[in-house]
Amino acid sequence: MAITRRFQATAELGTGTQLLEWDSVNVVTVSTTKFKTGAASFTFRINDWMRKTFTDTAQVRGGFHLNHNGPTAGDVPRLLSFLNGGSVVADVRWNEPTNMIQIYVNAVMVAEAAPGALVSVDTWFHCGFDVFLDASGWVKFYVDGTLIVGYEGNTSGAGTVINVMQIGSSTTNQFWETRSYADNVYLDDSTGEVTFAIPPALEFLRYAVAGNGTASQFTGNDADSTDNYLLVDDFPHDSDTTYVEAASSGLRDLYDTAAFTLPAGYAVAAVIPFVVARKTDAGVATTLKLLAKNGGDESLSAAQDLGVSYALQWVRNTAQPDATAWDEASVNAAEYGIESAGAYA
Ligand SMILES: [Ca+2]
Ligand SMILES: [Ca+2]
Ligand SMILES: [Ca+2]
Repeated sequence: MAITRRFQATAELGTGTQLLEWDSVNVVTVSTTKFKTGAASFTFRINDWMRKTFTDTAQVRGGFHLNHNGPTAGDVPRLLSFLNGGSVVADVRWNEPTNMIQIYVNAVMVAEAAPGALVSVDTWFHCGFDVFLDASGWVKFYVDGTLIVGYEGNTSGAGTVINVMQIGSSTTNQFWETRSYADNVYLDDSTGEVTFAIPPALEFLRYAVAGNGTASQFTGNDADSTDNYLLVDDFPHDSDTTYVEAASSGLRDLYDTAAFTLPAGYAVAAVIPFVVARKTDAGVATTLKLLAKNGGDESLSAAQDLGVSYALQWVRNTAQPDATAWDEASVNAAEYGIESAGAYA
């Protein structure tokens, strides 16, 4: 079973229109009024949308939490779409006049069913999806772990490439009522799975760095390497105001985090160190690695390419550095950080 996380989005990293987790959006903003997890969600209305581009794949699986006020009377807005470049290859719509949730493949409706519990407004639901473009493919849409509507058949009429996920409706005059909210969005490339499965309702808790770790080799904007964590604990990030910087590869900064409390009834699926980073010279192949360290064991990510504009870098550790499962104690015992890599001018 090959599951590769392509992205997750929590709305916890920015405010207002600072939406680091998406490639492009139309009008979507961060809401601190309603949220499923943490203190923020993404809010959209009318024909607003948010999009993420990822590596080509034929199959995706994932989910998100949704709080909606329904489709506008007389409209058929898209809720969830998968695209190959600019072309929608599969999507889920809500037909308000017939009150049906509909699956479209290459712009042709292939299945529909009543929305069930999803009709309730101002309620948090978990929406799950499993989509496979193949001559024997499928599109499945789940709500709170129950299949609402699904199609099995030839989904490969426009090829077998999915590389964009969209939440929200980009269809002209097919609107959502003001307003809807999405939280805890994730998408896995599940190529190699033998069949569809109900996606788990993952939730993402954000923890800021809150103390020094066992390495402090980057240089702060305050020109020293003391208490570097104070420069990188800001949400949203403050761009070039406070930061740490490396001028050569192989330097490490490690940090402690605020105390993690595992909510009752949950298990730790993964720990995802992340950083907002950039390089200073577009012509130099400067990279960055993400690090999780627990005692003498460590997990060092592959080198991640940087651009000259700040962007999110992350790695998903599904086990501790010693390969055993995470629990509350080990998440707290570990330290997390960065290692400079690649070329420096
Ligand atoms: Ca959130
Ligand atoms: Ca300092
Ligand atoms: Ca900062």
